[in-house]
Amino acid sequence: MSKKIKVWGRFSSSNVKKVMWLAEELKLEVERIDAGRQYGVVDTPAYKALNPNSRVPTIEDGDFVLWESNSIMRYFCMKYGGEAFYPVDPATRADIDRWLDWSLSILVPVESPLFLGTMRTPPEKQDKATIAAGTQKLGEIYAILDRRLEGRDYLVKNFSIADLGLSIFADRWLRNPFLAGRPLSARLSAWIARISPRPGFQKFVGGPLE
Ligand SMILES: N[C@@H](CCC(=O)N[C@@H](CS)C(=O)NCC(=O)O)C(=O)O
Repeated sequence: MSKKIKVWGRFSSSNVKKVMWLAEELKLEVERIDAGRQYGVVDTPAYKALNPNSRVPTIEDGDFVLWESNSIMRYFCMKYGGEAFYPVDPATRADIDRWLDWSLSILVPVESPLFLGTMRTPPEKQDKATIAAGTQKLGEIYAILDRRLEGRDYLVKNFSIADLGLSIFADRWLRNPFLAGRPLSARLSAWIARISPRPGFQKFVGGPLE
């Protein structure tokens, strides 16, 4: 008897989107429960018992509880037949892991404050100097991704969880209306155009930025 996997986390979270989109790719039955930001929940003792970080997403697959969106993606692939998105060949897998780790160590620390300071801050309260500096820095970081995509359709061989995870951030970089003067890379746009027809992208990523 298959039981639905519970995914805790609000729809608007980039990290929840990774999990929901991959579940869609793998045709998993999931039940998403709103939590985080305007929904609260994450600071309750019950949620903290699942995820002491008070962050989303968290999944419950039967008795197994897991947080960290990239780890959840790896787990789904390993457990539910997602080898195509996370091949077992060591070099291919390590390359995918490298880009997912890079997103946490290099990209997100710059991307997240910039996104919160623009899309989630009323225009009259936005700090223009901080936004300009962040835009410059993030442009340099996306140039690394841009160079990686030279001569490639996807980050590592075929479409993988590296493309899935990173395209969510790159899409909102390209579409954020508050980042004046950022370099709009044709290669990044072409990569997103290759990925965006996927139904999971359409359903969870392609809507209005919020
Ligand atoms: N590295 C973690 C980051 C989790 C994280 O920071 N999630 C954000 C949403 S994207 C969050 O929970 N923010 C607080 C909130 O929504 O209340 C992951 O990838 O799962």
